[in-house]
Amino acid sequence: MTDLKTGTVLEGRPGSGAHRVVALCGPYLSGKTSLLESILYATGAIGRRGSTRAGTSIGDASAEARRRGMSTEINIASVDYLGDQWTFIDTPGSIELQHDALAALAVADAAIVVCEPAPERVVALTPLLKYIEDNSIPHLFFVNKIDSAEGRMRDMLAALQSVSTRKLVMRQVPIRRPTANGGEETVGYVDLVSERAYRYRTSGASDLIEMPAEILPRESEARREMLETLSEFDDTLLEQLIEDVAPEKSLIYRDLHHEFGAQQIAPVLLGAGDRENGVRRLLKALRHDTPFVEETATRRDLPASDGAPAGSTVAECFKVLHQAHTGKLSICRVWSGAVSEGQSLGGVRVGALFRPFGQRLDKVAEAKAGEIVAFAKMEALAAGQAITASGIAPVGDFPPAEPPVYALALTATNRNDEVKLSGALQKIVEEDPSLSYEPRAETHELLLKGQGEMHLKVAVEKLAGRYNIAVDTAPPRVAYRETIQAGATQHARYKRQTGGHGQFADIKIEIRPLPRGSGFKFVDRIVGGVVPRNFIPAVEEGLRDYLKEGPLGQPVVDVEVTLVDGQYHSVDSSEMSFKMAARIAMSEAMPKCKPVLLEPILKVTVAAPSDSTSRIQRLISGRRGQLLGYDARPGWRGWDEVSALMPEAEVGDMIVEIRSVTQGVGTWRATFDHLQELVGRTAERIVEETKRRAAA
Ligand SMILES: Nc1nc2c(ncn2[C@@H]2O[C@H](COP(=O)(O)OP(=O)(O)O)[C@@H](O)[C@H]2O)c(=O)[nH]1
Ligand SMILES: [Mg+2]
Repeated sequence: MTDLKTGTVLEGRPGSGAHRVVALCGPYLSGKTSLLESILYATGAIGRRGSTRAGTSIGDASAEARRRGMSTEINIASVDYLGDQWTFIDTPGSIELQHDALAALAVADAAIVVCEPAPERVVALTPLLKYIEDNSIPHLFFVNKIDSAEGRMRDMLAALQSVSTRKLVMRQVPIRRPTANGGEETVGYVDLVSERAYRYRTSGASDLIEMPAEILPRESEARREMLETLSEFDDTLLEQLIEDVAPEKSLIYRDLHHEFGAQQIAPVLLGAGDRENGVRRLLKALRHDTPFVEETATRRDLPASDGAPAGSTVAECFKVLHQAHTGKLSICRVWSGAVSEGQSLGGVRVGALFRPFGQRLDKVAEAKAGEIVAFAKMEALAAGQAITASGIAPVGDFPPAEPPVYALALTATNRNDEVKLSGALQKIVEEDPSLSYEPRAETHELLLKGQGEMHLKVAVEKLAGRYNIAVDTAPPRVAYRETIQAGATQHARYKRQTGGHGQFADIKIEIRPLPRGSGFKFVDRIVGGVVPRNFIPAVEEGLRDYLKEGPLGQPVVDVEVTLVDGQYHSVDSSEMSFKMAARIAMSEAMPKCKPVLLEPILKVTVAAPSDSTSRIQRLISGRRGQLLGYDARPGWRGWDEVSALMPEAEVGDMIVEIRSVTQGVGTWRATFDHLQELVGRTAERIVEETKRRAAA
């Protein structure tokens, strides 16, 4: 916008060329990627509108996304709209890929929460809304697929309000018409501020029509509700309503703008993203109400304001990509100043810069405040870090990686790929910090951990597709232990005569069980030097060696062994022979000590919407769980936490069932609690499996 008095262009005003960022988020299949496509088309950024169904959209062009017909990563595209620059970040809707969505939200000036007109499904929005509301991110709801809406908008609004702490403001009412088959369809809308009616077209901008008479009662009621909500935060408007004065449109627009930016309200708009219905209305609302980059930087208290000179460069990386032809890309938002190729930032030289547009990367020489830009080959810069003149530092409020809820054991199908595998995993984890991998010494496995079955499958597909590494996957093994239920006394002698020196050691030990959690205890009760001092550590070593794998094939715990007597030979005895004697004694005695399997029991907390609490409880009981109780989940309206003790063996794939009874949003976490004796058929099966594996 130009200042009328001075003729100068004001930054941070619609039409000033400023660069704003909007994240598209919401549940899987709500139509975000289709909406992005329509936005690109409506603003002239693309010449024809592709579709996600046909695999021709700008978004979802990666192999993994095309295969599933769903977004598996963010899609970024920038457009020019009425003199401003906009970058839209389309995010995956699946809860398993939510980290990408939160990272995009973190750097956005505003968010469009896309949802379907289905009141029973709004609960799927809660994890996302929790992040948006906790971080005061200005957001509006876009009730999509209005073409297929069946129920009343009023019920949808009530459902949305039940999961939102912000006051919702309907900006439009649908115009509906009976259909031939006795139903109803939405054919247009009335804008509640301008009080103009529009008829949707299958493509392109809607037509302005005369207000249908039959909609007037509904329209005036909805408008009154909108004004009443706005007046809760504006006394001027409140007075006008009380005195029955019709408020100026400019006042309504001002209130909408302020209350949106201040996160007092969340507007609700309607449309059908895959046919451009309501898309221009949405763009206009964004144009007027989306905060500018400085306002967002202030809201987030970013380092720009941290004593650095005004206008100096601050860019925050929110996503890393590794691409075959460009190498590492650190995708950043520039919060202040500008970055240009060749510039030195904190001692690091800025290399090539790219502006992403779907899969395409457009090389740019410079990026200004507000823009999204990818830095090429900036090895040190990871998601959640800001780069400034003084170097690279973490950004405090960047969303942390979610703890894993599902794991798989990986092995390279071709053994020669093992080194390549860990290199590729490192890159994949850098792209998505909600994935992790670790070697697990106890079971000799390489574990890949993440947010669910699909999340890990996508990672495995990336290994194959992008890094050419085939892997086999299996459920991780449970780290069982064993102990004994009875004691024994054992004598053992190790004697060999081979050529020159012989081997001789003789010991007597007493074995007894210890309480859970005691571990292994060695007691030395040798008197009179019947076993010389210097050989006693060798006896202990032999015992410990044996305990790595007891009679049931598992590491032995909670056992005390006392060395009570022994004999030695002045020439033939050695550390080696005492170690051997200890092993022999244990091998003889332990099977007689009533060995028993121990299984790890976890303290598990399942978090889920309250209406699924009883199903969660049944699920836990059905998996040998012992319910401890339930409570409201702190900070989550309408959610409960159920706590229980559960065997580790039962929780491996529990997330799949939790998700299926909670519309995909439930989650769990656990900590090790104790080891518990396991007997009967299950125990026998485990012992057999262990033996079979050892023999293989
Ligand atoms: N009827 C109808 N279908 C839509 C609309 N928008 C998207 N879809 C369909 O919904 C499905 C999911 O769309 P997509 O954009 O991939 O959803 P996303 O998972 O939120 O990105 C696709 O089959 C779309 O064609 C809409 O406004 N109306
Ligand atoms: Mg999508």
